Amino acid sequence: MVRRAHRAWMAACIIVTMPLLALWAHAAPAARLWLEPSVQQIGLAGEAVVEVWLGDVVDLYGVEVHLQFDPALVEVIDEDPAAAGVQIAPGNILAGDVPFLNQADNAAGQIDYAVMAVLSAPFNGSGVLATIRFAAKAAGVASVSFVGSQLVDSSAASIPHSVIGGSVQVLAVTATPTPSVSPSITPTPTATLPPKATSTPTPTRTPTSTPTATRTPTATPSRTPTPTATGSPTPSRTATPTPSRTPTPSGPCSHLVVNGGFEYSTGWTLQGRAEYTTARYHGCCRSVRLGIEWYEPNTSGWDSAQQWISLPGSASSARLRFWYYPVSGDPNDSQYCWLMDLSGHVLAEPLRLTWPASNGQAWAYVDYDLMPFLGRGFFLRFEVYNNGYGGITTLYVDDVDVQVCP
Ligand SMILES: [Ca+2]
Ligand SMILES: [Ca+2]
Repeated sequence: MVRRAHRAWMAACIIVTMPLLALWAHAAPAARLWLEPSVQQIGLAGEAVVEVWLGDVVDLYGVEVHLQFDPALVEVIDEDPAAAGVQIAPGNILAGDVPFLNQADNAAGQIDYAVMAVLSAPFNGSGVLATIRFAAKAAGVASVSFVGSQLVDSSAASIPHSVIGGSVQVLAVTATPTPSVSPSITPTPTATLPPKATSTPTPTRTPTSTPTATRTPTATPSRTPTPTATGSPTPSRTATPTPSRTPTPSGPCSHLVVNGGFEYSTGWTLQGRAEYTTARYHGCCRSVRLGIEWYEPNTSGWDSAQQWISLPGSASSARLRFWYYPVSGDPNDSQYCWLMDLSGHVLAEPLRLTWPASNGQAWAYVDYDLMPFLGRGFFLRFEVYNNGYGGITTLYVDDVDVQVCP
């Protein structure tokens, strides 16, 4: 009852203030409203966590947002079963107050959320306004967009702000992010090393068009403890930035990697000893580490981080960019970045380090052209192989970006 009265009172407040807000002149739009992550992938049994972020706000007294999503593909999970209807979870902005508007309509695909600083002090800075959990319903790309937003300061002036929505892609797989489809990641994590794709139980899913210059996984010569530089072509690796082509002719570019900065624990499938770490990073404050730390035992094994990327059919530019920090005491261990199809075939090798670059111990940059892969999907996979003797090998990766410009 108290809550209902509180809501009614707040609703009255907003009805009174809203018409006034439209009259206020605008200052420079520094504040930002966006979704984090902007893009993510889940399976049919999966769940997507989307945070509604507010950045660089000053003297925030009240905020109201309205979001739309595709109700055929995803639905909002109720975070407050005790309350009527479906609610999303409040964040840390104006956390001392109960939102006076918090409802999700899973039939209409709408989310309405608003909170005002009645008990809280006005908010300054950046933080999470609310968190939405979506459950998958059907495969497809569900855009999640802002259809209205209002920020108000303590003098009831409207705060100008930029707005960026996002999307949740539901893949037609039952596992959560995209992992179990790849036969290459099924084998046992123990010492003996089966060739990559041989242990696949269902070899059915052959890729649509056989790509050029593939290295079949059965070859994987560098897996054996023999010296590395076997006759693999190391295709068009452009380790140096190619600043020539700055596109963005029409519309904004999109960024397809989920959690490319490794600041969250979403997006990537980590295997072996791979883990998010604060030990090193290129962009604050975490990276992903593949391989062995100096205090860990020197045992053989692969460690990898991968996620599925689907490129659109046309683009003016498509680039893979990332930073890596290699450490190695053994020319016979290996560090890679691969593009791989569903059956574990390597489509391209944007990074393959050889001695002594494999022990560079400094952040290095890769800028790689993805235009040959338009219209198809692939696993973007970083991998380290340790042979279990000699020196140990590690690779840190950070700030991974796949930028596609229309
Ligand atoms: Ca980072
Ligand atoms: Ca070794």
